[in-house]
Order: sequence, then C-alpha cells, then structure tokens
Amino acid sequence: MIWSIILVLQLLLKANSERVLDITKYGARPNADISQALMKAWKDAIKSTTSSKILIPKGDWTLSQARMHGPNKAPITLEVKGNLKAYKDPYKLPVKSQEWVTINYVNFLTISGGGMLDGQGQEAWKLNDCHKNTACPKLPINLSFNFINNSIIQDITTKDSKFFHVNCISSRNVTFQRFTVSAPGDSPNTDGIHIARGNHIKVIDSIIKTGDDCISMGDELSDVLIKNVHCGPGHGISIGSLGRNVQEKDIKGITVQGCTFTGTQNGVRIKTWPSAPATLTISDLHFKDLTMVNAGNPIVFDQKYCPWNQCDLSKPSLIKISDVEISNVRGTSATSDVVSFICSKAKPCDNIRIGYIDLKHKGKKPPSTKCENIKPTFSSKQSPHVCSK
Ligand SMILES: *[C@@H]1O[C@H](CO)[C@@H](O)[C@H](O)[C@H]1NC(C)=O
Ligand SMILES: *[C@@H]1O[C@H](CO)[C@@H](O)[C@H](O)[C@H]1NC(C)=O
Ligand SMILES: *[C@H]1O[C@H](CO)[C@@H](O)[C@H](O)[C@H]1NC(C)=O
Repeated sequence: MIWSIILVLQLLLKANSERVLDITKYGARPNADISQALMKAWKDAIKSTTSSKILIPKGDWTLSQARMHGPNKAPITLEVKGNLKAYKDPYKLPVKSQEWVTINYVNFLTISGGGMLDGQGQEAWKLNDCHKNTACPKLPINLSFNFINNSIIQDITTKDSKFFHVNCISSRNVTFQRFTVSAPGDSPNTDGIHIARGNHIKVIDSIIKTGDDCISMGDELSDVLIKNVHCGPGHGISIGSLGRNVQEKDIKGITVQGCTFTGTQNGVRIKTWPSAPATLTISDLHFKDLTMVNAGNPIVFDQKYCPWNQCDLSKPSLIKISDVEISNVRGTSATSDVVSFICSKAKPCDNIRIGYIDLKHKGKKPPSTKCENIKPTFSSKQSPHVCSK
C-alpha cells in the first residue's frame, strides 16, 4: 500500500517536473539579437502539455522585439536572469508601432528571475513631443500583457522604456509583485503600469520611479489591489483620464493601500474630462494608509481635467464617483491644496467617507482643501479640516 502511494507520488512529481527551455540551446548568443531563439523556445513551451520554463540565463542579451502569443496548454515560466536590452533606435523595431515585448492570450504564466528589461529609451524620449503635437511619433511600450489569466510577474525590473513601461489590458487574476520600474522623472509618458479592462489585478510590494503616472487605470476594471507600492518620482496613482470615449465602462473596487508617494506630482488622483460623452460610474474605492513625502496634491478628484487647456469646460463631466473611503492619509504635501474634490455638477460625488487625515505643507500658504459638488461624511479628525469653508 505505502509503496503504491510512493509510486503514485513519484509519477505525479515526474508529470509536474518542469521542462527547462534554455534559450542558448535554441541558438541565442550574447550581443546578437535573441528574438528568434526566444520565439522558438516559446513555440515549444505553448505546445507542451506539461509545465515548461523558458530560461534566459545571466548575461547581457539584445532583444529586437518579441511577440509571444498563446494559447498554451500548460503553465509557462519565463525566467529572466539576465539583462534584456532593446535596440536604442525606436525605429529599428522589426514590426513598427508595436510593443517591445508582447505576451497575449496565455493562462498560468509566471515571469520571474531577478533580471532586467532595459528599454534603452533615452533616444526615443527626445522624439516625444505628444504634449504639443497630436501626430507625435508613436513610441513602443516596453511590456504589454493582454488577455492574460492567472499570471504572476515578479522580481523583474523594467528600466527606461521608450513609452509606457507596462500595459496590462483585458486580463484576469494577474499579480505584479516585487516589480521595479525605473526611469528618470523627466522622461515623457513613461507610465509605470497601465491597467484597463480587467479584473482581479494586484500590484504589491513594488517600486515605481518614472516620468509619468506610477500606476494608471483605465475603464472596465474591477477588483484591483495596489498595496505597499513606493511611487516617486512620477505623477502618482491615477484613475483616468476618462470620459472621451462614449463606450467606456464602469470601474469598481479599487484599493490603494499602504503606499508611499515621494516627491510625486500627485498622490491618488481621479481625472475625468468635462464636455465629454461617457457616463460610467467609478465606485467602491478605498484609499487608505497612505504616506506622502513632499508629494504634490495628495488627494485629487479632478472632474474638470483639462491639461494644457485643450478642452471645453462649458459642460460638466457625466461620470459619477461614488462609495469612496479615504482614511489614514498622512505626511507632507508640496502644494497648499492637500485635498481637492472637484466633482461634477451634473453627477455630484456621492457617499464619500473620510477618516483620519494629517497633511502638512511647508510654505507661506497654510494647507487647504477644495470641495465642489461633494458632501463627505467624516469618521475621524482631519488636519486641515476638509470641506469646511
Ligand atoms: C481568460 O479568461 C476568460 C474568462 O474566463 C476567458 O474567456 C479567456 O478565454 C481566458 N483566456 C485564456 C488565454 O485562457
Ligand atoms: C490566480 O492565479 C494564481 C497564479 O497562477 C493561481 O495560483 C490562483 O489559483 C488563481 N486564482 C484563481 C481564483 O483562479
Ligand atoms: C511599450 O508601451 C507602449 C505604450 O502602450 C506599447 O504600445 C508597447 O506595446 C509597449 N512595448 C512593450 C514592449 O510593452
């Protein structure tokens, strides 16, 4: 009896043992483009009916572009131990206007290994003039994960992407943990992680230093947990901007907890466009246990979002913000507006519950709050007093 159990266990262990697909066995050589070797390993991995691991060993590797698509039949681990470098020239991507690394339609993927994905964006950033040119060159995103389920991305650093670092669209049950994003504070549109159209997404225990939003969230999103993330430099954690596309769908269940914002332009921010057609609801939000270290605008709801005055303020936003808990937000603000609720006249903010707030501002003006079309309820003390004019 005991022997038959051991035999079964051994068979199970064997069935579960991962096949290792080392890219050097597929022809990858240092200082040459490894994309073909990686694609060959990927093809074997998705065909495999047992778990497989694609190994990118320690060392410096050049990757022109990788577009890895499923479906896969068994779990895949992509273990990146080395440094993967993009070409410096953004126009050298074999398939233009595509991401550097794209992974689509996979289930049970783990990316790990402690390695680095280096987008080498310094040259591309010089070409970015999107703030004044609507026909600006489209620069490649660093990593794009779309239609991914049950996946984990951990212990990886992405550095100097040419544009958004990570896009995670239409995915379910994806966790980013111990994930590092690193780009200079003045690099344009280098959002850390952009998440949209998904559910059950987590970003935990991570460090995001970038030139744009630390984490930005788009529409049709639910059940997102952002916990113990250190942001800065960058523009903070944002929901939006939203409103310009009439088809945008609701956002529900976003928790930002235990995060630190150091020298960011904003803390947590919701941005919706005025005079815009979308009518979605943004609800069930929890912003708690947040630390601001000289962060500008620690809490902002901006329903008159209008950067560079490129929009029409005559009509209010039609997006509703409701059921929000804000509690235990403390630290120092770089701006005198420490809390700013500019809610829509057409859809006032509803059921906003505010707990402990202690935000200080060093400067001539004392810390203040702005409140339009909102009547919060309070459950603790706030310094400064919120909405008490
Ligand atoms: C991911 O989950 C969704 C919803 O269950 C499903 O429709 C989709 O096919 C899944 N994708 C993959 C790649 O397994
Ligand atoms: C979510 O994904 C993780 C990682 O693959 C997996 O272990 C877990 O079972 C998944 N959760 C659900 C609810 O499917
Ligand atoms: C880098 O970000 C851009 C912006 O979304 C994206 O289009 C591109 O696919 C990304 N590249 C990678 C490699 O993810």
